Amino acid sequence: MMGQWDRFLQPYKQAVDELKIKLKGIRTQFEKSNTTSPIEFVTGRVKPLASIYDKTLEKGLVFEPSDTLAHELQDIAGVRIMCQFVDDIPTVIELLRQRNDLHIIEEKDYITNVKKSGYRSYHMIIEYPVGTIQGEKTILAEIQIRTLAMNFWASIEHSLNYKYKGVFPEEIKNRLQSAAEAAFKLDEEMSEIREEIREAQQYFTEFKEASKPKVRHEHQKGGQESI
Ligand code: 0O2
Ligand code: 0O2
Repeated sequence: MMGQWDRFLQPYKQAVDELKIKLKGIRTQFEKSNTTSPIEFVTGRVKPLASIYDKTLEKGLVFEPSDTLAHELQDIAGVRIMCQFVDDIPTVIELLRQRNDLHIIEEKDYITNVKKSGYRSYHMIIEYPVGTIQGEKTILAEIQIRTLAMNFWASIEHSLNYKYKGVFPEEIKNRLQSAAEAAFKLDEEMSEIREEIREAQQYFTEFKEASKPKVRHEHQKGGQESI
């Protein structure tokens, strides 16, 4: 039984690993071209079995590896892209729309349409082909795109949710909602001074680059290495 789950989840694990590498690659390309990256960092996970189990209870599904489950739970494979600024998000969305190694089937904009909890993020459900020894298998995956401030809020709300098992006391609920607004206010403030921040970060990167010791490739006969 365990083996069945392992087999079922393997392509999802493969997909998460591949997507993380590809998305981190975007960041590296921006860095190499000395342009600030719209992607700050990327994380990913395969939904733990316990969470899959909870979701099947919630949705009234049978808890067993099946095509139905693969179809109904669209976030078994999940990657999360964190951005410094709110307006990096449309840039990342565009980069993803242009790719032909994944196929976007749904987009949910919880930034414009804030959830009742106060949650903000941009979600995409994608079809992603994974090469397996039995041939190509297309799986569904969820990509969440959010700012650092949205991520901060979501991670804290998530732990509180766990503590209160989803039933928040009214006061906590209200405080979380206003904290979400405060986080968004911070995002807006940062956007306004974005150019200033960008220039400083650019200057900082160039400074770091310039102060790196130069590596000499010429062979230096007998002499001392000079830097
Ligand atoms: P680096 O060198 O820090 O970029 P893996 O263990 O390889 O399967 P991964 O990616 O290491 O998975 O772990 P995970 O949990 O998916 O992602 C965590 C990554 O996010 C780590 O980077 C953290 O350093 C990075 N991270 C978390 N918070 C922040 C943050 O606030 N700012 C930045 N810039 N990065 C953050 P890596 O990938 O281990 O390598
Ligand atoms: P995990 O792995 O714990 O993050 P549903 O399937 O009904 O829950 P839907 O519409 O299919 O909802 O999915 P939705 O709401 O687009 O996205 C679900 C995921 O978004 C959640 O995954 C969270 O990661 C995140 N999310 C959505 N709303 C909130 C919120 O109010 N607070 C926080 N912290 N995160 C939220 P799961 O399923 O919770 O799994």
